[in-house]
Amino acid sequence: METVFISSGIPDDLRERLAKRYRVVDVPEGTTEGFAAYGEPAGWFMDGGTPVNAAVLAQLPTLRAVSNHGVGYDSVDVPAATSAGVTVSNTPEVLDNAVAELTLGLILALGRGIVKYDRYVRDGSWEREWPPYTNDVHGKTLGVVGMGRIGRRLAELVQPLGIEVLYHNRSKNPAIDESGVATHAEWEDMLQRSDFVSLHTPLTERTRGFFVKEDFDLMKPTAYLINMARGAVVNTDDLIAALKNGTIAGAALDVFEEEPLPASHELLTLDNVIVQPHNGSATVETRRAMVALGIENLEDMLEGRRPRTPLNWDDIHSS
Ligand code: 8YV
Repeated sequence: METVFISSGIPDDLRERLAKRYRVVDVPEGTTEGFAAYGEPAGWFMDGGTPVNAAVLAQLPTLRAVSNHGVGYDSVDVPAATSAGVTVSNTPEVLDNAVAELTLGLILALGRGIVKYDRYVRDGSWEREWPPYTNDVHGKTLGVVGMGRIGRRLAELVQPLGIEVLYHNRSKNPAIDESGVATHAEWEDMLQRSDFVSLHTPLTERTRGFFVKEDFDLMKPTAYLINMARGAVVNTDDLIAALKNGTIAGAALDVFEEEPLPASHELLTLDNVIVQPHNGSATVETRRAMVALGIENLEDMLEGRRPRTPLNWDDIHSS
């Protein structure tokens, strides 16, 4: 019976299904050496906490398939996997609604001060004076950076609010333009016009640290940044400076360069920041759907079938 490593949470029923065909071995998240203690794997179900890079792949000559739990697969060196003949998959689509709806919630929370004025009541401020008005969210402009499936779902969700959606990708997305849910804009134009800028890009060498002071400087002082992508796509020092000096009005962050975010982090001293613990897809229903897709992908790849959501299957099987 071949061995499969598991380094991401998996419900018992899906574990039992896998165990009918494979020797299922739990390998601690983040393991990068000492694999012999766990066996010689044919497959691996993992997530963002576990690096699958060239050095790790070199230790696992029997590995044939890696299934990444999550749409973001920045911990997997896919080119190195391809070179090693290891097929890789991820879990897009099933989480689009969950991530988009949390993003919408954060937009509303920022725009209407929901978190801020919850504190206002709880700390007794309301007993002293009524709060200042907030602003309408309907009729405002949303800029989506990295218009993919999640960005499109967000654009669809905000349509009823009469929010104009602009997007910027390296290349226009004809499907988006034809759908009418968003309009492609040049980078500077989008940042200057948007009341909310929402980040949905993958973390790559090109996007790492790409959102910097100069970008914050282009935004309205009344605008908000939402980061649902990866903490590392934003220069955190520049973000903190922009929040402190009023370059932007506030931010909502679901992801951070360091996770879990330490309670002592400077971001948590700012009252114009809303934080979430990387909760975008973290619902019971969506996480189950992600794991089910991940395990289905793994079984398909191990049994020689193209997975539903491949990353390099065709690169390996067309050569
Ligand atoms: C999860 C995510 O946190 O899908 C992603 O890229 O960041 C989230 O859905 C991740 O999958 C952790 O396993």
